[in-house]
Amino acid sequence: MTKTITLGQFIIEKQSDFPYAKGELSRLLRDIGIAAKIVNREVNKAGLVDILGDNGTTNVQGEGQKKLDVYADEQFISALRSGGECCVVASEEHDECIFINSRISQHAKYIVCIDPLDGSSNIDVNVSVGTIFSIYRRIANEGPVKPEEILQKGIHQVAAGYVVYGSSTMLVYTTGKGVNGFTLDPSIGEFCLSHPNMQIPRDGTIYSINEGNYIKFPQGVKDYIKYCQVEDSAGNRPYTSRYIGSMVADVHRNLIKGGVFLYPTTSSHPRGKLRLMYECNPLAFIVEQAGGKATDGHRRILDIQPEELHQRTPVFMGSTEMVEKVERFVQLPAEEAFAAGY
Ligand code: P6P
Repeated sequence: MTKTITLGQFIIEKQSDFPYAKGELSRLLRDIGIAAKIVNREVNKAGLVDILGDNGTTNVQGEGQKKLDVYADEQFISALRSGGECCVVASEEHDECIFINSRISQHAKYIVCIDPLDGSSNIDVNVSVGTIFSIYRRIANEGPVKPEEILQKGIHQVAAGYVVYGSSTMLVYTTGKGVNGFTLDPSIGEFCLSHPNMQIPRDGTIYSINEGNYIKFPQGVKDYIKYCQVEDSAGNRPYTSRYIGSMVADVHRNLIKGGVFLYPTTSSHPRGKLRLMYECNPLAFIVEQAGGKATDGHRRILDIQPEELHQRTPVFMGSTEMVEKVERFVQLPAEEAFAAGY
């Protein structure tokens, strides 16, 4: 019988793993875990209460907000506000950053970027959704938080994680010392360590992309999709196509089974659709910490210098071998890529 290790116990045990180990980051991760349990409760019964459907408002992206989007946003912001460790929250659901100026947060050192409920278009049809969070430490030690403290490159994240509300609810996070997954045990209301030291397979046979956008993709991406569909048993092709339409669920599957997730530029999204600060950076940190790779086709996601809070980026992330193949198709003309046997 293996010993049950809860998220709280694990965070404390690993506290000495990262600098500033005065418990601040531990408390911040605890606060996020508590909010995740509250959101999970509502996600799991969404069909039974008046929390499905549209909220009748739109977010900064111009996307219709679901009632559960707004609920999740409120829960995470409330937990971060009352926890006292967070000084700024940047949420997908808000045009501007939320500065927390309460007495208990006056010495707070952490900035949290969050997508409170990613994949929300799937909520009403009972498909997995997720929460994605990214944590930075302030650059200055005191005084008002400056924009450059918020728009930090992904390489400066001190922690990142996601919650996937699926057949089970899991919280997966990293502080830069590997990736660990915790499954919520409803019988005790605790996230328990279930996937220690997660490592993504170096190669795989799953590609994850919305092929409905095929006609809008750059030629290199179209060529990679065709490459995936070629009959080549030695190369384990044709690959399997899997696309849930919820980034957390697609990336989580690939983290466990191997695979590559692609959201390229399209003619309707010339800078890509997915957001850098609270979707791509945190998931890229996790994928890299698990031994995978995450790029925009030319640059490492974590090296991109953010210019604005809600900026978008094309993203290819997952098993290193697969991501590197995508890069070659995206960077090389098709004939060279095919000729090179990629
Ligand atoms: P599309 C959900 O809205 C999301 O932000 C990601 O979770 C998901 O991967 C993507 O957008 C789906 O976008 O254009 O394929 O519906």
